[in-house]
Amino acid sequence: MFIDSVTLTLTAGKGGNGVVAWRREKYIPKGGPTGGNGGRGASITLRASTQLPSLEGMRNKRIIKAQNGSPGGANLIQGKSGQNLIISIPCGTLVKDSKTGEVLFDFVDDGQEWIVCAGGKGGKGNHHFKSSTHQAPNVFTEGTYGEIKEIELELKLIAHVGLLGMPNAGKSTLMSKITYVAVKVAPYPFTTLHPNLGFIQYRDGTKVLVADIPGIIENAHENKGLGMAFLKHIERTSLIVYVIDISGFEGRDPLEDFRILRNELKAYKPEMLEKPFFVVLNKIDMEEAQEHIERFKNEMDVDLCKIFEISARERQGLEDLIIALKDAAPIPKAPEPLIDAAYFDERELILS
Ligand SMILES: Nc1nc2c(ncn2[C@@H]2O[C@H](COP(=O)(O)OP(=O)(O)OP(=O)(O)O)[C@@H](O)[C@H]2O)c(=O)[nH]1
Ligand SMILES: [Mg+2]
Repeated sequence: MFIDSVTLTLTAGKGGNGVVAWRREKYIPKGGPTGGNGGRGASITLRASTQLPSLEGMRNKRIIKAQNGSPGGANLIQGKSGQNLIISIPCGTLVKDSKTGEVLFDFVDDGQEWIVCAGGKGGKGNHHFKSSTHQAPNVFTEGTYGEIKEIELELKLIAHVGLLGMPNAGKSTLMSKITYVAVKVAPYPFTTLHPNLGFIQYRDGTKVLVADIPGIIENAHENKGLGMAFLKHIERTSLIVYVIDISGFEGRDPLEDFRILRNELKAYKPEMLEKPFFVVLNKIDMEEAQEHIERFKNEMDVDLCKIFEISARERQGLEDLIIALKDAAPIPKAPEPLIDAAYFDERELILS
């Protein structure tokens, strides 16, 4: 699970003022009140979508304002209401009051909506105040202000696919060739110290979230290397992809690497072994790879598990893997495009 968060200041639109106006017609010396009411201020609604992988698109939208209502007009003209703003956020986003930390809303399902800031009410024009005893009211009311909230959006992302491998097996290289970055993390030059999350974007709109975690070594469950804490990030994935360096670099035995990874997973949580998995034999561009591939396949029950031979660095064999990942991690298809404020230009967002 990955936590991603942004803080936003949201301001709903102010209602338009009512106006004072009088009927002016030839031969009607004392016209009655015709001042119309102001329009409603626009509200701001949050809507959950499974198609947004992260809060990345929100990062530059710290302040979001919705449109104000227009004032009323003479001849009973009602002011125009502001256009309500809908902001799409990923499913799994928790909305908190950024000052108190109080949880305001928890978005779980696709399409779920919540009006986070209600727009102001329109004011009344003088026509509204006309009565039998008060024929010529010279009064109006102002529109009320829209709600203002400072909220924190916190997303707990659950990847569909987790990459598991020894240090240097090429997990991060594979990630970089097949995914877009979903959560930015500081780049570390030698080894992955933090989990990375990316998504594979398919032409039909499907996105598959992939987690790359730091390398696991033998006895990681006894806190060797970086330990096993990172395994919690792939605990809820629907598929585990073992990335094995098949070049036998530095005298390593790829089969042994695979067994170690399985053992470490078992030591962490035995039920993790029950999860569906793929085996990716990486670095087939290396000369030594061929004999190891033969051996690996002979020893493994190839019918029982899917084995892919790739070179992440040289982009070989990636297509089959990408296609298989989509089938193994089924995700709902993309809904109709949303009115997606989060992806509008900043200037368009400040509509008042
Ligand atoms: N020859 C060859 N080298 C590769 C291939 N893929 C990755 N490498 C190299 O292997 C080294 C390790 O790659 P990384 O992607 O950082 O490996 P990692 O599994 O993320 O490593 P950790 O983050 O330390 O666990 C780098 O020098 C890569 O250039 C490949 O397909 N062929
Ligand atoms: Mg890495």
